[in-house]
Amino acid sequence: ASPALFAAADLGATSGRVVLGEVAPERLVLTELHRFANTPVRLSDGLHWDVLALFQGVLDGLRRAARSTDGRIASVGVDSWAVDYGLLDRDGALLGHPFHYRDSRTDGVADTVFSRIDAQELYRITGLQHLPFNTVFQLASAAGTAQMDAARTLLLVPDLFIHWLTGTVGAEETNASTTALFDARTGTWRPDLLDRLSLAPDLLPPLRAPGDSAGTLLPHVAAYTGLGTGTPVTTVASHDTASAVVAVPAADPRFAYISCGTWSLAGLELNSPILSEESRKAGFTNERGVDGTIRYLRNIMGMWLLEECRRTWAAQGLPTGLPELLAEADRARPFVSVVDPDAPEFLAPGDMPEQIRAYCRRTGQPVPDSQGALVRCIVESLALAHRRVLRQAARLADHDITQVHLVGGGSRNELLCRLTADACGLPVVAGPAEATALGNVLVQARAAGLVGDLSSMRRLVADTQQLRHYPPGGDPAAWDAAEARLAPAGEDL
Ligand code: LRH
Repeated sequence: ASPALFAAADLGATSGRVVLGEVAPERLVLTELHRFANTPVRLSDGLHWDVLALFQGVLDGLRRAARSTDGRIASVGVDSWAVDYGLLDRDGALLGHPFHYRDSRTDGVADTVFSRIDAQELYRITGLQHLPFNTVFQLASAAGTAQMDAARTLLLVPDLFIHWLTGTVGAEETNASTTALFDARTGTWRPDLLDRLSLAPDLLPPLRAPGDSAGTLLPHVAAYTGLGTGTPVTTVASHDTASAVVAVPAADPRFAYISCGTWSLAGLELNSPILSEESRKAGFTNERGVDGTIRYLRNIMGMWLLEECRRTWAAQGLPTGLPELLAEADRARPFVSVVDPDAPEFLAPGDMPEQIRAYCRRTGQPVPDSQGALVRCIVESLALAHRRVLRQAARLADHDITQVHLVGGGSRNELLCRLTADACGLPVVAGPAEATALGNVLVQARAAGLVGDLSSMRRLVADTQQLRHYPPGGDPAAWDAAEARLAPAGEDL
């Protein structure tokens, strides 16, 4: 039989793509059909996503999918970054422009929220790590605005796109788990939290699980794309990290993963959440995965540091080629200066090379004096953060780690993979780079009855995708010393 064909729309913080997935027994092939930039726009009230441009990118990608398959797409799935949302008014129209999670309007808002729901209680309910941009803080920062008063429905970004594709309204549960309005234990919304913040508790639409139907394409979408009006849209694990973890090619349960893109999401897959005070203080999150699994992880600032450096260098007319920068970093002297990638000043867009130099100055370390030295500092600091987070996760969850799977775009970065293996003292399996899109396709294929449980999806990935192996090497004592140097900045870890 010919393989079944699925279209996956995957929206990332810097670009979106539509890929075609071909699935058959022992066959899983991805083809990128369309890639488009995701360029945030600053207005007087803050930093926004250009959701219409992104939606147009999805439509154009689906049009290519129709052309290249003669319209034989079995279903469509959408995933994106977490946390952010659009608000619909009572007519179903989008109110304003969705905000970017890196916008500063949430600065200080957590204190207001914690005066009504204390941080310990919020963690015991939601299991969510404290990030200043969690949906609950974004909503609280807008309390009392005309927009919040007019809002009737909150749709997370992938759910908004599904609404525009199909007209249906729902909230996919893996992404709902990143709002801090969702119960980590029961897997249900907690509208009472909105109520306690004087926000409308009925903003939250009914939940949908990965694999559920999300309707069929609206007539005008079908007409534009050339896909049939009956084309199903399937709910996938719409949080990109949840989709990426579906496609981690692990066989042994003692694995850890690092989903490495703009962020590094490093942690474990568990069967139940850890909601202890120790876990909260260590900054670990319990996000929902497919089949009721829990992603126990920490956000690490990730390749964002490097992306922002390259953006700054481009504006200054300096070289920005990634292979060249990484080659220079590889030749640069090791362990000159290390930073805590999660220092709050690195979160907002800005002059990242200067932010990193300022951090080094402030902590009495040599200031990186070339692009290569700076990239070395970033990559070593990320590897060190990977090690700290995975060791701490293993301890808090009492879970042995024998292998680290590094997936996502960062798995193409050989220096990062090698240094992560060295820092962790564990073998790293790198790839697939397109884990998120693969996870999106696999959940659609499972809904169509073509693949089985999580472990068989992972076996299919392991058997069909190209992976690279990095045994640990280097000098473990040098990493211990680097970690000790960071200890003051990482005390809360
Ligand atoms: C990665 C990601 C991550 C979230 C962040 C907002 O793309 O979804 O899991 O914490 O974006």
